[in-house]
Amino acid sequence: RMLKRQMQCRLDIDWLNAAFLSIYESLVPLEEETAKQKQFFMLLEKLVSKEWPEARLYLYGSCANSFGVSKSDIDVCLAIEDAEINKSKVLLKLADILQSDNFQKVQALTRARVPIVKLMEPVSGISCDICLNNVLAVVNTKLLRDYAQIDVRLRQLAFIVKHWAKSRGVNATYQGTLSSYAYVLMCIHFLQQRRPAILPCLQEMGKTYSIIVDDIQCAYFDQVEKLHGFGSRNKETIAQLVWAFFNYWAYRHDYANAVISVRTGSILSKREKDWTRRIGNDRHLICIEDPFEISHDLGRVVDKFSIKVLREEFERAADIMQYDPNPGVTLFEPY
Ligand code: 3AT
Ligand code: MG
Repeated sequence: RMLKRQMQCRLDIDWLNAAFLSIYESLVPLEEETAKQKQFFMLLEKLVSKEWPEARLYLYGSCANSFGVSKSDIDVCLAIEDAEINKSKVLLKLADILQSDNFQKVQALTRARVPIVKLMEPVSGISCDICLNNVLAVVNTKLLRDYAQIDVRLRQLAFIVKHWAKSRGVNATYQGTLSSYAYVLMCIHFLQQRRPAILPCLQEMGKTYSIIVDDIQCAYFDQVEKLHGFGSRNKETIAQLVWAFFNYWAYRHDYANAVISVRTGSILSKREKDWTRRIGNDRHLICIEDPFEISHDLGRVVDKFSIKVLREEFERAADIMQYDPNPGVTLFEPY
């Protein structure tokens, strides 16, 4: 009880909250930057429509889901409906077109798990990845953006968590740690679980948006302007939420049995998902269900070494939030 009171004291201190808010503000991209991205995107649209008049271009990922910090790369999806297309051929053709339009560092990575064309815009220095027909990513981008509009604390928490993850080197799926997308889902789930809840579960509400993509039905309540003030009965500040988030992942999450699920707004069991055994490279050491591709565990990239790294980082962060005199600095110290 003593400890709890101590903590309450610490977290009531306005300066800590102010420190986190100012970190958040410093990460939000300037309007100028967003405008440049738009311009760049429109230029791409023009080039693409010359070659493929039927195709559509979408922004997805952090430049469109409202969880993009300043100077992020931009993710673009080229959608071509023709079922007959040869993906590699299209990407090579696209790379050709971009190259002759003076984009720099154009590369077609046709053998990657998600094949893409990479490029850089020489004036602004914006880097961009273009993938083909990854429409599910466009739809999950919309879901994240819709959640972000309900309560500003989601965007604040996710910016702090992403910034922490990048500073501490635990935001790289190729190294067995988690993607930005996974961290944002962890934040949404966490805010759904607060009491009173700060976020609702949009997929459990009356569906106002529905689309079938790759045989998966994606449906949820998307009239989020009607949900303004949803979380206002909960008065927790961003400092309290950052503390509780890391505390949850350090000391409370049941790594052996639990699956976090934004889709249901609850915790599921590994047993009911049949995620109890290692199959191929999927180990399920930390389980985060994708909201639409529900057989996908976003934690599947985590291996027996990187789970240790991750959990130690969660513990470090939780301890800093509890005891460090200046968490706004120490939390983000480079590893
Ligand atoms: P950064 O700011 O670039 O770190 P981001 O939101 O752009 O964050 P990623 O670059 O990790 O995130 O991924 C780009 C988008 O691709 C985000 C999400 O819409 C989609 N995505 C990423 N990983 C997965 C996945 N495993 N399953 C489904 N969609 C994914
Ligand atoms: Mg990205």
